Amino acid sequence: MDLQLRATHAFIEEEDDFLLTTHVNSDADGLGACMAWAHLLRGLGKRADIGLPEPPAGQCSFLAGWDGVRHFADLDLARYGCAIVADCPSLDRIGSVRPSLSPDTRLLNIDHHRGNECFGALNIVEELSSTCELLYHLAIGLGYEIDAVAADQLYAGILFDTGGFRFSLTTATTFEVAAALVRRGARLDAIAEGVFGNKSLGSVKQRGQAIESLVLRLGGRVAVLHLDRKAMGAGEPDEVVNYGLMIGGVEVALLLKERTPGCYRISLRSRDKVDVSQVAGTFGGGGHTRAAGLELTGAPQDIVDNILAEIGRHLNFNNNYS
Ligand SMILES: [Mn+2]
Repeated sequence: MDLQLRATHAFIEEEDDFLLTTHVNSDADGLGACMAWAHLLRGLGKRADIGLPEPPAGQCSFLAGWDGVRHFADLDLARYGCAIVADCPSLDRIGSVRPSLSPDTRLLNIDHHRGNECFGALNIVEELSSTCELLYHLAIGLGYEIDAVAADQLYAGILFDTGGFRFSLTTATTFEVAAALVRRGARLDAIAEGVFGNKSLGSVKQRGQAIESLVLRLGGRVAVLHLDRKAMGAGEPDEVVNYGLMIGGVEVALLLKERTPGCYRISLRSRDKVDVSQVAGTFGGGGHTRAAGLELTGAPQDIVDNILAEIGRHLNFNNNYS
């Protein structure tokens, strides 16, 4: 793992005033990383402000330091000579923060996504479970002290991005990092409660609507879920598509989310037989082997039929050749 400790040390030493940001629809990994960075930097006597692309929505209100998390529009972005961008494979993920930054702002890009575009002056990119796991290794390498506050923040990101230590990028090292964070004071139960039990009523009801819409296609190998515009009024669904993969025999789950009348964003998730990034790619979308997305306009039934035809080709190919 190349943490570029010397370059990172120099970058941090040169600056006194840091802006920290993460992607739109901010989650506990990006936020945990920003909050832990801010806490560590303040421990070094630096100034650090967190400015999100959207107004904070309580995602990490269970973590110490949440009160200091701001919408970027409430900060004077021209003031910062440098910014740390956490958990973003490309710079467009920071939404409206991007055009508000001075073109001279030096960027430190810290991320765990394969295919990161290395848009920073300094790029710390490793495909690990989470940006928070990566930041843990970096902080240890730099000799920063991880106290109980930072341990909670980092643990929250790891727990969230691994889906509770279940997803495929969870490694033995991830467990070792989690254990080290618990030894430093991370509160297992409180953080799990905050990460998985901090949703709005609307978001939980929306899950119900998505589950109610679920139908099985292609002989039970594909689960189709649908949220119309009204249901999308509760906000961006959080991992709702995964309910499809809870059903035995389902290889691919797809969720239609209606953005504007007749315009759909589609999330795809795969167990292990179909590379959904290829399926999405056929329609101009993209993503990873097991999680991908695309956008299509039209009648929902036609959209589903077109995607099912493509998924069917992949399933049949794998049945014949594997
Ligand atoms: Mn992440």
